[in-house]
Amino acid sequence: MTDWQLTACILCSRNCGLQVQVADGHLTKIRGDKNHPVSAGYICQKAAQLDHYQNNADRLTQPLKRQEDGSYQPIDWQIAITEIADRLLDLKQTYGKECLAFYGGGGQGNHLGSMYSSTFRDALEIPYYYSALAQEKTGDFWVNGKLFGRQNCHTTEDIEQAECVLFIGTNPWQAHGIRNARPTLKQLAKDEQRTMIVIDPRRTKTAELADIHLQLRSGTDAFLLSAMLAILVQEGWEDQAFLKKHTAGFAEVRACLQTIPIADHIERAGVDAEQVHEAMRRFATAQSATVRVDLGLQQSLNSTLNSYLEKLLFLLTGNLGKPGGNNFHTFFLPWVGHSDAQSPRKTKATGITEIAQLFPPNVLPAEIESDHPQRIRGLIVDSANPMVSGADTQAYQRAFTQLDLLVVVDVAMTETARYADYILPAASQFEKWEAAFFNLEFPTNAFHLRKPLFSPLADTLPESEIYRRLAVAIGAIPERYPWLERVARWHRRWPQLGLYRLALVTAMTVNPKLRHTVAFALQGSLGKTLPDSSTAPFWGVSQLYVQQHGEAVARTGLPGRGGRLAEALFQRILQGSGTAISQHRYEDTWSLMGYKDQKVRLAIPELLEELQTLQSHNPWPDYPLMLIAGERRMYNANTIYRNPQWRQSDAEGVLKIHPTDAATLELADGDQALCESPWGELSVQVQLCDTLRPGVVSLPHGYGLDYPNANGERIRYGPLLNLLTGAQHCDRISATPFHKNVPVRLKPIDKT
Ligand SMILES: Nc1nc2c(c(=O)[nH]1)N[C@H]1C(S)=C(S)[C@@H](COP(=O)(O)OP(=O)(O)OC[C@H]3O[C@@H](n4cnc5c(=O)[nH]c(N)nc54)[C@H](O)[C@@H]3O)O[C@H]1N2
Ligand SMILES: Nc1nc2c(c(=O)[nH]1)N[C@H]1C(S)=C(S)[C@@H](COP(=O)(O)OP(=O)(O)OC[C@H]3O[C@@H](n4cnc5c(=O)[nH]c(N)nc54)[C@H](O)[C@@H]3O)O[C@H]1N2
Ligand code: SF4
Ligand SMILES: [Mo]
Repeated sequence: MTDWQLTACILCSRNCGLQVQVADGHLTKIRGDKNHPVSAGYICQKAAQLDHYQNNADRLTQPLKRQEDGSYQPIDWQIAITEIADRLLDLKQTYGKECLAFYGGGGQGNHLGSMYSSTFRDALEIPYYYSALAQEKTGDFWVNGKLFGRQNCHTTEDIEQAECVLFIGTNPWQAHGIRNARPTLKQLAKDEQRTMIVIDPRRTKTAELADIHLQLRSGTDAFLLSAMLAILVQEGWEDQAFLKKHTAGFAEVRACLQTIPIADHIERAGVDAEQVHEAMRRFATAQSATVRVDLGLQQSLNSTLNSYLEKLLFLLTGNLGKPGGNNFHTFFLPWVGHSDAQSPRKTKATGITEIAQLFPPNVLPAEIESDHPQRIRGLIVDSANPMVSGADTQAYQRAFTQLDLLVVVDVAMTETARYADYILPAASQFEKWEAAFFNLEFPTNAFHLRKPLFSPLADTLPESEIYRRLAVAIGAIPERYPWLERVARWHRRWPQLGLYRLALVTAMTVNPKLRHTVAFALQGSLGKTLPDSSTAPFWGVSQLYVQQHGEAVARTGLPGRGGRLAEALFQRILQGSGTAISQHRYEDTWSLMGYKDQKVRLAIPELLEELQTLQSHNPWPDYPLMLIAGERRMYNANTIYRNPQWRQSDAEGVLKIHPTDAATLELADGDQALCESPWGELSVQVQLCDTLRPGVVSLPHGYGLDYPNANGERIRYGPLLNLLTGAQHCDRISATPFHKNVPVRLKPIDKT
């Protein structure tokens, strides 16, 4: 009989706990893990296909080096590492560190390696860190910085307990993003005491379950949300007591909101005024209310302003820091940073300021193609496929051929890897110890360190080892840490003495450089005493987490205090199942805020100003339709599954269009059409769909990958939709793309 083993799904930020059976290198049975502290047995239809990730024709098995003729030849690991290190050092010496950039470092489920890649990045002083997060969430982070004092003061939604839930630009039925989405949504819909409101130009399954669906015109969220806020102050529905106790700046916000022409804004959004009023009334008068947003708000026109308005909704109604509201959560490992407003870094060519220590993929091609003397010349891409997922594929194609050095670390031969000088094959997420750092729960936060299910495939290595070797090769760390290693062995025998902690602190005092490479020091010393050395940094992470949130950790039932409590936490994590790491109280939310006086700064002058000059003119009158470039559907999962056979429907990745628009264009179900935007064109198959608002069309995210067919020829499956998106069609503050509102026109392709 085969045993069930524990792991987690790696396809979205929920990382549902799984029980799996394996045989002959395959995942043969997959089910939800009922004992997982967060997902409690829940999974969606995508998880069942995980063997397509583990086993597919594109899996990389050995390091590859690009030859002069463009082909790839295998190269020995150590030679590859030495050559890459030499070329990186050479670029740094010739052009300065500014010519180096790093992209990715962790996808939906593989963040353990980022502890090592980020340490390597710091050791080499790579200043630019580009991330997919900066094509969705940095506007949100920027607003958090202003409102709460730090860009990583991130809120979560207490959906299960909220009396009223407002979903804006998100479809959790398909995309998840909230705990156990489908049962949670059904329960919310069923309960007559509770209200569910959805703002989305499509009647999604989530919207169908809602009490109120505001099916707004694409890209008009700023009009609708500001009208809602203006109604709120007009009716006096704000929570005066909360505003007085916890905020500053309400007078300025109110003054601005009083100037909003409510009727005009509602008309521009194209929704029913009474419904808007009713939605606002229900939200404002509920005992508790929470707002959940995602890409429909963050990747649409006025993105950063939208993030501000959405937060004002829960702030003005007093729904921060209480059951059923929005609450700050802790990060086990703080992967969202804060960029100090005094000295933030800027990109050279486009002058974009970092947010949360991240740079946006929308500007990367321009930074490479620029003639600035310190243009980007050397790039490492890890766990990302920007050639498919970045805005403006053509720009990426052009730019990546102009790099002096491109290194790609991935498990698969991707569209991006095909531009690389060196391709370094990583062991898959089921072949190494792994973890996701999407620990965004409140009040109980959880973490799941996963054990490997298989041995690493062929000549692949985990990222922890790839970056260790690179760090040794650039001379940043020693091959071994003999002294610390010895103390680590004593520590294993007598953990209660705290010797290792003392030794590490002493070592860092004697050699301050060690602070910057401490992940490698832990790996090379304490790691030697553990089942797998890559997990050693979690010892340090546990120490820091306990230092900051000791009481909350102790409430999970772990013994001891200080170093011993941290030790107990670390030991519990090492067991390899999902586990609670902290149990907070709602009032803790205030101590998690950045401003020391714990008062929210409600007024953000530059956004209030933007609000007063809002315009809805379309600069592209020749492109009358608005394309949602990147809908989450049943069968897309970013670019993680490469084999198109995983899809049990929608193999084409159809363009959905409302029947009235289709009739005008003389398009019928199944017809091919040319979809043109100001930036590119794409041939698509259309499908009539009356759940869209007329004027809006929709294509799925994550299609357009090349995969070999039965004859070994590479075929592109489905629309490569970033051929249609433009790098500059993005937010002025965060440069997050307006993927949800891409102007397009459609032409039938002659069937003859
Ligand atoms: N099935 C599946 N699930 C996924 C993923 C996947 O690839 N496939 N990817 C994961 C990732 S990385 C992410 S970030 C999340 C994203 O999760 P979501 O953001 O929830 O998913 P989307 O479908 O991209 O967009 C959400 C909704 O925004 C709506 N929308 C479009 N334009 C507008 C607009 O102008 N205003 C408003 N208010 N709404 C608009 C769309 O109709 C859509 O229903 O999903 C995650 N989950
Ligand atoms: N037009 C449009 N574009 C979009 C979006 C949209 O809605 N519309 N959505 C955007 C969003 S929200 C996101 S998050 C991005 C996602 O796009 P990307 O940031 O490119 O991430 P993924 O598609 O998840 O690609 C993950 C990569 O990691 C590799 N990988 C998997 N496991 C491992 C591992 O263990 N180690 C290593 N080294 N690699 C591994 C996979 O093979 C794959 O190549 O796309 C963005 N692009
Ligand atoms: S795709 Fe997301 S919601 Fe579905 S099983 Fe995987 S982690 Fe859970
Ligand atoms: Mo995402």
